[in-house]
Amino acid sequence: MTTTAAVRQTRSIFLGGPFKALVDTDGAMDTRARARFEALIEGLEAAGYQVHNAHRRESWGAKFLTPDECTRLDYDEIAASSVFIAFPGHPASPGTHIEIGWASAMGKPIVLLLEEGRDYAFLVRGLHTVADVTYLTVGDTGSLTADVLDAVRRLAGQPTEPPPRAPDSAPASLRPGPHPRRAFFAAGRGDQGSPLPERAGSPAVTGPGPAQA
Ligand code: 5HM
Repeated sequence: MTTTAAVRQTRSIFLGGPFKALVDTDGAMDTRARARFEALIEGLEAAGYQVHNAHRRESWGAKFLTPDECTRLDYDEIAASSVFIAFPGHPASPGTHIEIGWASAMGKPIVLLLEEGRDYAFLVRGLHTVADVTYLTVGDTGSLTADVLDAVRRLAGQPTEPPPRAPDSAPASLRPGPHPRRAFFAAGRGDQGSPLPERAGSPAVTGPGPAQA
C-alpha cells in the first residue's frame, strides 16, 4: 500500500486558516487562534481522523518552513485528504485562499468556517455553486468542534477505526445527521441552521462576532 493510500484509508482531514499574520516577531501565534485550532485538531483526532495542519506542523509559528517546503507539503496533504476544512480568515488569509482554490479544483468536499458579521470574498460566498461546500458559522458557544465533526462525518464517513458510537441519547449535533451537504449551520443552533438552496444564494453571515482565527 502506498503512503497516500494509507493516508486516505484513515480519513484524513486538512485544516487550514490564517497563519503568518497571527505570528508575532518572537515566533508566537495568537493564543486565541491557536486554542481554536488545537480544539478542532483534538476533537477530530479523538474521533479517529488524521489531521494535517501546518500551524501545528510548524510549531505554531516558532519553526516556519520555507515557502518552497510548505507549499509542496500543503498541496500534497490536501490532495491526500478526504475533506478540506478552513477558516478563510478576516482579514482574508492569502495562503488559505490559495488552498481553498486547490481544494475546490481537486473536487474535495470543503467545510468553511465563517465568522458572524464578517464580509468574505465573493468567490468564498459563491464557492458552493462550483464545489461541495458546507458553511459553518463560528460562534462563542463552544459547539464548533461538534458542528465540524458532524459535517466531517457526513462528508468523509467514519474513520477506519471508529471510536465507540455515541449513544442514541447523545445530542443530535454529536451524531451523523441527514443534512444536505450545502447546508448552512449556525453554531449554537445545532440542527436548526437555515439550509441553503442548491446553487443559489450566499451564506448569510450577519451580526457581530469575535475576531477570526
Ligand atoms: O497567508 P497565511 O499565512 O495566512 O496562509 C495560511 C495557510 O497557508 C495555512 O492554511 C497553511 O496551510 C499555509 N501555510 C503553511 O503551510 C502558511 C504559512 C505562512 O504563510 C506557512 N506554512 N509557513
